[in-house]
Amino acid sequence: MAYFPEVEKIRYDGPDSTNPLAFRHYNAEEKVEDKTMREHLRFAVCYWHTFRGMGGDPFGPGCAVRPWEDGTDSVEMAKKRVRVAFEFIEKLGAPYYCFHDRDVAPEGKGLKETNANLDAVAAVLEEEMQRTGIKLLWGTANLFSNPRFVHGASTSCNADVFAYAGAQVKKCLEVTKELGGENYVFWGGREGYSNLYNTDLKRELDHLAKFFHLAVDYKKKIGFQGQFLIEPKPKEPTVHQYDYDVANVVAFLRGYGLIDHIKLNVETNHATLAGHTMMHELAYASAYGLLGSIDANRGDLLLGWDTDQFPTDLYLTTQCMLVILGQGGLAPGGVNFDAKVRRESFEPVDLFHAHIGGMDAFAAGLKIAAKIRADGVLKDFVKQRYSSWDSGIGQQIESGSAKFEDLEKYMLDKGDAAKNVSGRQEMLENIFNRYIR
Ligand code: XLS
Ligand code: NI
Ligand code: NI
Repeated sequence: MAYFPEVEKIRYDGPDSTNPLAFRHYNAEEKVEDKTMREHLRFAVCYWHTFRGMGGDPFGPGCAVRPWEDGTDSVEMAKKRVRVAFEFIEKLGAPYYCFHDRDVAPEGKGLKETNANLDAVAAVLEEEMQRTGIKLLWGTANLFSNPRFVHGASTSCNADVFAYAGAQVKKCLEVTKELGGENYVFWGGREGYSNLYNTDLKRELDHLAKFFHLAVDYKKKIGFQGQFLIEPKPKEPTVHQYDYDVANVVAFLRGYGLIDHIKLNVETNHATLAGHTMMHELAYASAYGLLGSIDANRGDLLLGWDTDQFPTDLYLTTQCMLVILGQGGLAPGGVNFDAKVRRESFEPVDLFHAHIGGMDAFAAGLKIAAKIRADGVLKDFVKQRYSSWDSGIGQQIESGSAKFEDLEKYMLDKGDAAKNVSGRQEMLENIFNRYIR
């Protein structure tokens, strides 16, 4: 059964192609530096936006044309949707997908039935993964849609809700393991607050940490080998989410003894909502060896929420790939398109246009970043800029052999600091432009 009859397998056609249903840059087997593009980019299609998003917004219902949907949220429909999803991902040529438990299977009456629903659909996922070779980049539990999570999940004021969330994550970890998931993501859903008048902030943060420790314990217990990842986001749905940004999560992981167990999944639109660039967030996570994976999308400069648009900007993708190449890759993480087509783009073929554009933007960014690295233009400049630390007093400070008294003596002898040199920001921006062209 073909759910996308108008679309053939998407092929690489080269940079001059005008075929909108072909790749111009993503050539899976082409080598860049030491790896193929497929290995560098590890693209994943997200189940929630791509197969569950219907384009609804606060002003109107979904209007996406999805001929395969029968309007129910049944297990039968969920199984059929898996076939749709895998036809799409296979035609697109993405090697991975990601899901929330509740995207793939509906909740039943009570946890028992809900778990059985998930098992039933997971069996079909497994079958399709076998058939196509498409793999699971990560699984995650939806701890935010059901009304029981109105006050949060692990940070709820209601201990029963913490317990429910624990049971749900336990099951989701088991299913993710069964399906060979290479990572497992925690996005803080409603873990935050909207008003401090009714919130015991410290108690909630302690509970959040407790929850992660329980997950780490269970991961060990069942021998799940995947990487745990926290996905920071500053706000939405709550006014203040606890996993605010990369720096905040790093501090939280350190403070609560979790730093060896969890890395980060960084999302572009969350970075910008936090008032950072994506490059800042990636560089920060990477600096501490904690950059695990990315959710690739973009926001809209004119809208202050998580619009989850597909990335198309080569500056953005080049900056991402500079950091990713700089740390030797993302594996076992990857580039997950946590992105949705606009409400106005309601036809099934728009799902292809959106993903092709995102994949091509990243493939182009990868090639450009590799060229910048090969020519050494930024790296050499940075190295030179910090060269005062490579010998003399700089080296003594870094190695810990210089005390304040030594600094005083050094300066008294010298009289004043050496002259500063220009940071040459504009020159470097011009050089960057030379590569983007
Ligand atoms: C929401 C998040 C979410 C996570 C997975 O803003 O991006 O989609 O990626 O729960
Ligand atoms: Ni998001
Ligand atoms: Ni995300």
